[in-house]
Amino acid sequence: MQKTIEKADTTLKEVPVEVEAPKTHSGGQVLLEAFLKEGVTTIFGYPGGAIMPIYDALYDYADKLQHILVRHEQGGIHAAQGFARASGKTGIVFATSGPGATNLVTGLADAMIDSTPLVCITGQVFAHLLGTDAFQETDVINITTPVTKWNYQVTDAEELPAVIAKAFYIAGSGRPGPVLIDITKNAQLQKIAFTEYVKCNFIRSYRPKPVVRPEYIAEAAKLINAAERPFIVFGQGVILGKAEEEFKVFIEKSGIPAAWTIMGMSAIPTDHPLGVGMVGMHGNYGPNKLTNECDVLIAIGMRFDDRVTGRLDMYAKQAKIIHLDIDPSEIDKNVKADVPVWGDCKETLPMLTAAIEERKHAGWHRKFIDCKKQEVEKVIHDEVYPETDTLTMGEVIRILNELTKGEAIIVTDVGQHQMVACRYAEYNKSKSNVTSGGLGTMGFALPAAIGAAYGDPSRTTVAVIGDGGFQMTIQELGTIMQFKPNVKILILNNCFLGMVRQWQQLFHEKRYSFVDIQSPDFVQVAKGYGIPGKSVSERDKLTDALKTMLEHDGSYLLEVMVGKENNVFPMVPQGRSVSDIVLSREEI
Ligand SMILES: Cc1ncc(C[n+]2csc(CCOP(=O)(O)OP(=O)(O)O)c2C)c(N)n1
Repeated sequence: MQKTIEKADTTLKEVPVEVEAPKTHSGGQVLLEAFLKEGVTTIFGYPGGAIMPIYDALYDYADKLQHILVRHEQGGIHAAQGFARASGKTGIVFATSGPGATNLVTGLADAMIDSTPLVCITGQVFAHLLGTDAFQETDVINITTPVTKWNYQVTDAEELPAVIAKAFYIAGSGRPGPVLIDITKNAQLQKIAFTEYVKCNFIRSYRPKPVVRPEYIAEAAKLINAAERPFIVFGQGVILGKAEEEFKVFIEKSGIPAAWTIMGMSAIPTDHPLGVGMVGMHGNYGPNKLTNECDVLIAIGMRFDDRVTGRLDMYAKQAKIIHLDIDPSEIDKNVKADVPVWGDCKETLPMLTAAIEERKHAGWHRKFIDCKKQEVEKVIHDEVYPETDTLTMGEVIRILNELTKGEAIIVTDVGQHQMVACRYAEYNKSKSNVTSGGLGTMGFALPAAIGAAYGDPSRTTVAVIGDGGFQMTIQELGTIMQFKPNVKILILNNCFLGMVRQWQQLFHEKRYSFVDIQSPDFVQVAKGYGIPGKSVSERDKLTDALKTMLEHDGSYLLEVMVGKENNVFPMVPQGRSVSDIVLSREEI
């Protein structure tokens, strides 16, 4: 029998074969690709062993990502804060493990309390070394947990794209804040298949923007419409919510006098007719005093800091309180709200504006004008037009206002000069006042001003700093020397740790305990860094000196010698009520 030969099946069959996607990117590269997708342009940082793979990747991104080598990680994070505050974007900082990471802690605490959006990247030792007390290992996650909005350690690069996307979303949404991502060295080196980066806009169990409840808006409007002496205190929430215009429309329709906290400053122009000044320990007389006379207090994007409230049990007790805030944990935290309006003020303010009647409150306004008159007579006039032999901080700020016409970004350090600058600086643009509000971090201003100059290069940045605070981060002059951001440094030198000295004088029988601080020749120091400068102590040279500083093409340091024992008034003495605010030493 003839055998039938079966024809061979020559058709190709699809056999499923697992083909591994090519591992194209290291963890470090993934991070930088993610940055580009998030619109990052500028990174402040300082390298070291545990972050070297990221820095190695950065070498190839030099044309797309600008890295500013600071002189200390604290400077790096304050610069990122200044960048964020002046630009409204998220600030970025890199640090290595161990001492690099711990040097970020002050800035994290500062950014946390002032709601500044940051993404901080720290290098970490190899994953297999975690917990072995390896060289430069610190438990950065535990150290930074209370001072970050979110932190996370990445030990496997596969996690990186999703984690970085989450980091940007959390840092910038809702109430912004600092996020820290700690990346082990193996994860930075590890190659993964990476094709696309997907931005994050949802996280289960995280609700950055609540759904606004109209019944609370209606209740708030009812109280406002019935009020005879309503008063607004607004904070940085207006700026962070990008709700400056909505806020302006609201106050203009309601006709309610509005005072700012130190962080809310510049959300409306300082000369707005409804703006009645700053609240707080060294704020203006009227808004502090009249807090205890209003019948409805509308708090907008502010958190009732103790510097604002003074003695809580005596704060606005007579008033109904309406509190608008995006963060539910702020409502009822310090001051119980009669009407809580949980929401983004960009949404809640227009709703409230629609529901209120147009009013003027002329009689009530007159009370603020009367208080202002008293403050001008007893404090402001002598502070800004002094007849003393020595210069005052107030007159320096007055002349600065005349020359900058409210257009500059003013970054302040902490102390008397900060309070004076915030009391007298005039602004006509939002995001003009960069200061360390909640933490009061000396050493903030010089690096934050560097960051602000990158955050908004179209404007002049002036750093107003005390002789004490300047010496805390003086090394950042090196950053200015190398990268040449345009920062005008204005040192108000009273040869003292002035604010502490003021308290020792007023409350410790003038026992000046270690507040007499010596300084180097600041002009010579700046010169050593290639930054020109000048020192003035005579009134007739002050305007020209300020002009020279402002007109100089590039950074410049101007030291102004001011009265050694000048004090900042008004003042709500600690432990007292806001209505106990005093205009002079004799009244304490
Ligand atoms: C890091 C830090 N340490 C200490 C303080 C406490 N403190 C607050 S104001 C101040 C004095 C500031 O002196 P200076 O920088 O010369 O500014 P001035 O008050 O004289 O304007 C001190 C020591 C602080 N706020 N921050």
